[in-house]
Amino acid sequence: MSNATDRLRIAVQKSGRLAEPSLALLRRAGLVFRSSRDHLFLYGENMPVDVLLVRDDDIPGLLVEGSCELGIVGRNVLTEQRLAAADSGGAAELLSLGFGGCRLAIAVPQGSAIGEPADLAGLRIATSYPALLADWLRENGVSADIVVLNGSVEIAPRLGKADAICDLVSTGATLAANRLRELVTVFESEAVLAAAPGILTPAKAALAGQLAARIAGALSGDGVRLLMLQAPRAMLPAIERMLPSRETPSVLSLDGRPDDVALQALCTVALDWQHLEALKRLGARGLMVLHVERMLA
Ligand code: PRT
Ligand code: ZN
Repeated sequence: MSNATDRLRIAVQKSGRLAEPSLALLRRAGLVFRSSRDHLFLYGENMPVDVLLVRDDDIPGLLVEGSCELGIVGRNVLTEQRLAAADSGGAAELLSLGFGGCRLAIAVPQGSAIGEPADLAGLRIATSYPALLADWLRENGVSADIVVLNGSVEIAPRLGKADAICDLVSTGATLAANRLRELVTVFESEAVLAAAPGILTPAKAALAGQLAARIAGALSGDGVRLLMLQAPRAMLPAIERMLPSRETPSVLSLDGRPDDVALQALCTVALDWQHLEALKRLGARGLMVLHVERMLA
């Protein structure tokens, strides 16, 4: 079922770790949605963009078959399916989205003698990510047996089904609760914006490009602050040296006050009270630090 309508479709996880942050990001990109009665579909009210709510594992396939043009999915799922399909025509990663961060790691029972990856030779490793694991084993010259499990991977060693596991880890609490010790990271992941491999109509390509640019713009404001102040013109060099600026600050003249200037600077590091007090000691006044909601270069 390829998407022959004029509306762009974006696939998002229906429920789970990525569901809420994905929709929140689309809202920050300016989309307004109305939910369908079956809650499987969100109709875009202010742009010709609809959201399909699906299982995360289905997203790469929906992109490859052309049912959706964009998707938000973990890089782990996207790459696993691309490696498993063994073709280069899979969905492409457009942007890292800064949430859903985790790592695919090999872990062994706490009491095990396995101390380094080479010790895994000839052992059984349980995982739901056989293609990513096989790729890592091949690159690292380790020959081990992969046991594919679709869930509860962390209990496989206790059940005697495997000697080690290869699973997603974020805090490490699940490994600790199952008396497992992390050995090595196989793959770093986070949520990504992915695109269908096929050629889009010009209208859809323009819409996808616009949406990707808006998402990038919403993300680029994360952690960025706008500092505003006024200061004696003579103190400008000293003040500029103190700024953790991301680019050259804008300096504006003030009507009727030739000896003073207003300054605006985008800063990527936190501006704490000490920073502001030091600027004030240099003569700055009316200091303000503002959150940046979105940016368009
Ligand atoms: O129903 P559906 O198939 O859509 O959901 P799902 O159950 O397959 O996915 P979900 O919601 O669990 O995860 C979706 C995506 O979130 C994953 O594909 C990853 O990209 C990302 N993600 C980030 C994680 C984690 N962190 C994570 N910690 N996915 C799973 N986990 C699991 C991990 O497998 C382990 O069981 O959480 C447990 C470990 O967590 P810690 O904090 O104890 O280390
Ligand atoms: Zn899933």
